Amino acid sequence: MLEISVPDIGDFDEVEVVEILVAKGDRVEFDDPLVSIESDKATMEIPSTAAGIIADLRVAEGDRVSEGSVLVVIEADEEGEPASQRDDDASQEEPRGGASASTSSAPSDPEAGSETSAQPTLAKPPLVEHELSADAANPVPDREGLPHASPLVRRYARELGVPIADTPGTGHHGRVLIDDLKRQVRDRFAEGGSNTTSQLGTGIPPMPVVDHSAFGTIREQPLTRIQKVSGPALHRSWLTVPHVTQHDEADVTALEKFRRDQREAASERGLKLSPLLFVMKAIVIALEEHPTFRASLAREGDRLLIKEYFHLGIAVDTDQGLVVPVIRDVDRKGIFELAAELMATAERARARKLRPDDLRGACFTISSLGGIGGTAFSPIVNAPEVAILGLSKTKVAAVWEGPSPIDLSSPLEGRVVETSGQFVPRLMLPFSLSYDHRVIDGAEAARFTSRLSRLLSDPAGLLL
Ligand code: CAO
Repeated sequence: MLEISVPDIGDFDEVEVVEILVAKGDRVEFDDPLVSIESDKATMEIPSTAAGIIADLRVAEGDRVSEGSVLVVIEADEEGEPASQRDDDASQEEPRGGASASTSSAPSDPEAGSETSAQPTLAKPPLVEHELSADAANPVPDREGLPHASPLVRRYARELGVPIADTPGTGHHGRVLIDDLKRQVRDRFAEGGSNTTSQLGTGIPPMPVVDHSAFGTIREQPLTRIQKVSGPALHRSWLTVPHVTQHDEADVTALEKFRRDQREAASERGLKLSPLLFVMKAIVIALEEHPTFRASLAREGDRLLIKEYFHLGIAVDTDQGLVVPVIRDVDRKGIFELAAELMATAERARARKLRPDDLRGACFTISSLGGIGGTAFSPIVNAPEVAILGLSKTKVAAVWEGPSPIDLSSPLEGRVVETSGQFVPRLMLPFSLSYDHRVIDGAEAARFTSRLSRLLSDPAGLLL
């Protein structure tokens, strides 16, 4: 008879037996897993150090064991492996090595032991260890009808929202291991599609499948390559970033006059001076003053990674879909230089000639729909950036100039009073700042947009 005990398992003590993988009378081969134990960091399968029949089980699920605790007794095969194939070091290290002869005839003298040719092999098969991220505090009992899996694996599956019954197990007797869960999650993501999120346990019900042709003629139009790439990125940002959008506007009357005055000089150089260029310069100043707007949240979620460069992503509308090339070092470039670069970049984007590097490294993005129309919109943050500015179309608005016509000294009774003020026509640029509320507070966002508004209403201050 041979006792198989817990081998050296490092610093762990009193670890829990979470699964017995064999029954009395079972035949096992060398290296077959016998029991599964679980620490707060890993599950480990303790393998058999001999071939034979299980004569006795010395532990039950839930027991706590340490190095040297006897797990099972094996009636080892008469024909042990040839001595030459044994791991002699392991036998000499008994009981540390995990198995010991339990009969009273077991030689206490190491030399005598080596003479026992029928002594079962004492080679130490490797422990199979699976790293875990969860703790083992509350194991869940096995459930009938489900594939074998340790309580910790089951709990990990629940956290991920992976149905364990659908997870092919690659462990002994089809046991589901942590690696199987990870593979399942990877496969589901690779499948893509809206069903993914519901299968991963976000609680979002899958979209119903509707036969639209039942209501009239339809035609199919495949998504472009760009849409196939940008769609999941937008979806991810929409689902993972808590968005807030702050709307504001800037009086760009003076800026527009300045821009028109410069138009000729620009066209002589073959350039167009779009309002977007001035917004880019203003954004750089606002970003210098508000570093969190050019940050990304570290993966661990415990700190910000603040970028000390001023590369801006600019959303460009192409016939294939939306792309966001990056204009680098906007802080170091003048308006004409930026105009040339923006035109060239938009052209390359529309000719599908952008390189992967052109699309990387922004710390903030601007999306301008000003050339098209609209009064406001809520852009989606280009994560992992934390803020994006949407520009709408400049409009002429009646703006009150002069003292307020409402007497604010008694706000509850605010009354209209005679003042010397008047409505004047001004050019107003509406803009919308969407931001990641995990990183930016509403008050900070309002300060940012107010600053941007002031910068845009003072072209001299902006460009000097
Ligand atoms: N208000 C009024 N007019 C504006 C304006 C604004 N805010 N912004 C631009 N314009 C004017 C320009 O001055 C230009 O006028 P002229 O033809 O008289 O010179 C005209 O509108 C067209 O401008 P544009 O759009 O070609 O150029 P731009 O520099 O303003 O923008 C670019 C360049 C690449 C950003 C833009 O072409 C583009 O693709 N915008 C779409 C971005 C997009 O799709 N965003 C949505 C993201 S969310 O899905």
